[in-house]
Amino acid sequence: MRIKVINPNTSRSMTEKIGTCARAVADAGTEVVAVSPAMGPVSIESHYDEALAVPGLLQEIAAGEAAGFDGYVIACFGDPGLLAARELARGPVVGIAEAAMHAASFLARRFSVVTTLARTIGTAHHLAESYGMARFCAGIHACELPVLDLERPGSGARERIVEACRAALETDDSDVIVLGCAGMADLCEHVSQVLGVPVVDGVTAATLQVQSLVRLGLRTSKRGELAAPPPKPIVGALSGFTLAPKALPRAA
Ligand code: 5HY
Repeated sequence: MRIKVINPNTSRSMTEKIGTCARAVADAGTEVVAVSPAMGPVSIESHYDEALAVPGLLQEIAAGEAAGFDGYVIACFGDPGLLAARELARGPVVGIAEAAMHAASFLARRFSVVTTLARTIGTAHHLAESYGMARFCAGIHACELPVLDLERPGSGARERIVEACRAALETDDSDVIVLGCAGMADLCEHVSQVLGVPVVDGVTAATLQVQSLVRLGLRTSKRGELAAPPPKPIVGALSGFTLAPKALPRAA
């Protein structure tokens, strides 16, 4: 099978890291292709960033459909464009926040999320609510690191994240950590070893969730809400997203 892991921000080094982590857990028979859109914000840390990341994400879904991918991961903790992506895709589309929260809920009654900037905490709470995970989510915390600092040598990111996770466990009296950024995927094992609790990374959780769904022969339902969008003219700079009947938006 072929899974497309889409980092919706345009930082290629983060995309490479995400792809390495996803490939490390996928079966030998599962091809994982990690991509970033050709357009959009270099990191996603606000509602504005998130909105501007979605067109590029949808282009990558459309290109994946044309290329016959079996399923998709949206590798950003805000799960941007998730339902729109599901309208375009035949196979399963899983966001890393939903995958990580569900995985954590199998391991304990209370998990804490540690994300990047405090301004994104509200989005994570909204997602926990919408996924039915709020009763498991004991708290959501920020390490106050910009996303791109996760890639910056000398930023002290690893230490900052470990300490934020330690504090979250104490504050929330929780038992599991969910890493709230795709860019933290490579820190999962280290944080777990230092703190002695399960630490869930959404990139690997979502990759295996998509792999399992495809293995079970399960696809996105096209019966109702997530059926292909009704074609209509889309004008101006987004005109390339006009869906001809049964067609998909042109990739970049
Ligand atoms: C992410 N932003 O996973 C989110 C993290 C966040 O560019 N990749 C990003 O703070 O929501």
